[in-house]
Amino acid sequence: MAFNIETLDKDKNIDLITIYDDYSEIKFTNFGMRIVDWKVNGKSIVLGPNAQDDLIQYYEENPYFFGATIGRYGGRIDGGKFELNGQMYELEQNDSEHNLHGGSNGLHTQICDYEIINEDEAVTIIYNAELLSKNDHFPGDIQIKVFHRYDLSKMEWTINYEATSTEDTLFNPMNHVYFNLNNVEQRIDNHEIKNENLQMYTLNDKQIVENEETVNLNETIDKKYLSFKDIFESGLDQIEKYNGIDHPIKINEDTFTVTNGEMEVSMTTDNDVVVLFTLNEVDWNDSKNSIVEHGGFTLEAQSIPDDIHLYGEKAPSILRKGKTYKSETSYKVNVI
Ligand code: G6D
Repeated sequence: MAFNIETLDKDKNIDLITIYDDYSEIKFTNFGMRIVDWKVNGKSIVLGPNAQDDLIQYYEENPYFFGATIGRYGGRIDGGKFELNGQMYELEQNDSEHNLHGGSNGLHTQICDYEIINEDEAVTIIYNAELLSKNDHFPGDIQIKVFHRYDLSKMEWTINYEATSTEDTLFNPMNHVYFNLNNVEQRIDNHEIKNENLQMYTLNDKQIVENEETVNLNETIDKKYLSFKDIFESGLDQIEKYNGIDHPIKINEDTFTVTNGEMEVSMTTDNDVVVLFTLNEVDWNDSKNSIVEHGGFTLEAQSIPDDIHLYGEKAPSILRKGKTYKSETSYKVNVI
């Protein structure tokens, strides 16, 4: 299959890798193992830099983690500290008192070595990354492989993570891609979530999940399928408080599908939760001011954020020394 590599910064070894055929193309960079763009029939469906933006500077400054690989920990860890095996670990507090997305030295900042495997239907980029305890103050050094595979015949992007740690630690990686199936710069209100049973965890005033109780959004709003507009206008305290959705949803169907009536994106994952975030406040922009409030939604497949405080030693994100972490999430696009 066809791909090409453009060097963005020779000294820093930052590349842009494009995998393409006549109908679709996807772009990745080894800077933060990001998805940069995904075009179907000429139309971009993910948020990323404009052609005139300097890509490296854009990602250094963008506070919304557009398209980045997040690790070691997706979401907030309450108070920026946790206990594991009887020992307390103090992390960087980079989101008021919390640790968010692993801190400011997370995977999104790394420039990774990579290799490419070219098959008949698909191209796979295999990145090598490393997270060191001395940089992020979590226990254990982790060796990580991230696979980005794009199957052109299915228009399906599959992400695999594999990791091992030198000590018991937490590992909860995800990708922070934002989709918008309308033209980028437009709001996502018209997008509908094709799942009938959206079980949303609630957040306390500090934006942390405190218990396992969920609210069934479809029942509460009383609609079989909810559009983002239905959610934004639901009047629910949880939604008003954050000016949109920024919540974990339990994965209880095989796929999670969002459509604007013309196209749909379906996510399949072996994780338990997807965090839906709808760009609820925009206080940074690109050279064209093309980032708008409610102008994109994430599908962050992960273990429930702050699981270490919810479940203690039984938290699904605990990666024990000597064990191999593996997970898989894929996003598939269909034109209707
Ligand atoms: C995540 O849940 C968080 C948001 O609160 C945050 O603002 C965003 O990442 C950048 O989705």
